[in-house]
This record gives sequence, structure tokens and C-alpha cells, in this order.
Amino acid sequence: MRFSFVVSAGLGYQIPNLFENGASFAEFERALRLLKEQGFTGVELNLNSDDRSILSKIRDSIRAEGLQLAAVGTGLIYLAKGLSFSDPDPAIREKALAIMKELIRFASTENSVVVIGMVRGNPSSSNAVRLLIESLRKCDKAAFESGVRLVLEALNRYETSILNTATEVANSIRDAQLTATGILLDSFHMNIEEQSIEESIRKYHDRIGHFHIADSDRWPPGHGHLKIEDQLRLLENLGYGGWVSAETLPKPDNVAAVKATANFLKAQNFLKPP
Ligand SMILES: [Mn+2]
Repeated sequence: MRFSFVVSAGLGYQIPNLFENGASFAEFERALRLLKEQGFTGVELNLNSDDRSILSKIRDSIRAEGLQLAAVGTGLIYLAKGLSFSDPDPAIREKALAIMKELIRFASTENSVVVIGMVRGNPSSSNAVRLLIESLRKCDKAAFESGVRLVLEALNRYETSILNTATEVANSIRDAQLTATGILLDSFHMNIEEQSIEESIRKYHDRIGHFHIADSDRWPPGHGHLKIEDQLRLLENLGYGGWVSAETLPKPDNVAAVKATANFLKAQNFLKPP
């Protein structure tokens, strides 16, 4: 297992207006240095830009720090731009898909997984899952052609109305016959939705393509009441070799959240000091 930390305008190491101005780039580079110094080998970003000059600048900064881009989150396509894969308007679905394809192309050069989380939208129509699956098929085809792995995340009911559990995600992948798409499980969401976190990890471990950790209160591991060390030990024993990415609130602050997560992972012998 490899460990990364989210840097974004929201969750993880939080940088307001990330990649929208020069100051945010400078702070981004400080965040990367901190991750490296604390022993993380990767970073996960949330991107909604298909601007190639910005993407190549991001790539250069990550490479210069000797880190890997573990995963590209895409929730901002919906949360910042209002575009989703389940929107009843086909033109909006196509716009979301166009940005997604650009991010898949970007991920392909970095060997990163691409996360399908909130880009599904938060629909109320009964038709939504059918529209989502149609979009997922197109995405999956683009990812397959680029040699990229997609991961579909189970998100809790308070954030979206569709695909809340590991089983719902696994069934959608199966029904849509997706070949380049795995499952993303997140300890924070699973704590709300799964009957048993351990059983879900066990049942779907061979399809898990990415894993997010945050405690029950979404603070860094060790703050709440989840046994994240047990989840990680189980994944390890089941042979999971992908990324584990910390997606915590920036609490009590950015630097302390990174350090608390690193200290937790080191105390549990998952992360080796660099
Ligand atoms: Mn997550």
C-alpha cells in the first residue's frame, strides 16, 4: 500500500482558490514539501480545469518534489461548475464528460487513478441512474483507451442520492459492464452507509482501486471512533496494493492534519519515516 494526502480547495490540505492564482501555487508547493517531509509518497488533487498549461505546471511541481499524483478527484466539475453525469440535459452531461476526458488524458501520463465521486450529481429524478450509467460507459471507454483506471466512490446519503453503498457501486459497475472502473471505498462514508465496514472491504477487496481514510468526524485518523488501523490491516492482508489517501478536514489546521495523519500511520507501522 502507498500513502497519499489530499490537497484541495475543500478537503485535505485546504488551499482556497487552488490553481486559480500564483499565490495558491506557492502554497501548493509548500504543501507538497510538507507531504514529502512527513513520509507520504503521493498527493491527490481535485481538479476541474482542462487548461493544459495549468495541468502541466501542476505535473511539474509534483515531479520536482519527487512525489506521485496518486489520484485525480473530479467532484469540482459538479460542485464548482454545476455539470454532472446524471443531469437531464444531454449538453450538460457532454460538457462534464469533455472535462473528464481531459483529466483522464492528464492522469494517463502520471499513472494516476481518476475518481468519480460528486460528478455523478445529486439527482432527484428516477431516471438519473440510467443517465449516470450511460455517462459512466463513455468515461470507462475513454479510460480504457488511455490505460487509466477509474474508481467509482460510494458517497454517503447526505452528499448524494445515488450510489451510497459499496454494493450499489459494485452492482452499477457490473450492470454497466465497465472494464476500466474499480471501487473507491472511503472510511468516513462507509461509517454512515455500510452494515459492516470490515465485511464490505472483505467482499469487494478485489475490485477496490483506491481507498480514502478519515475518521468518523472526518478529522485525521485517531481523532474519532473508527478503527482505521483495522481497516488498513485488513486491506493489507487481502493483498491490496493501491493507494490509501487521507481525505480529512483541515482540522485543527492544514499542517497539524498532515502531521497527525502521518504520525498515526507511522505509529501503526504503515508509513516509514523518509
Ligand atoms: Mn472520499
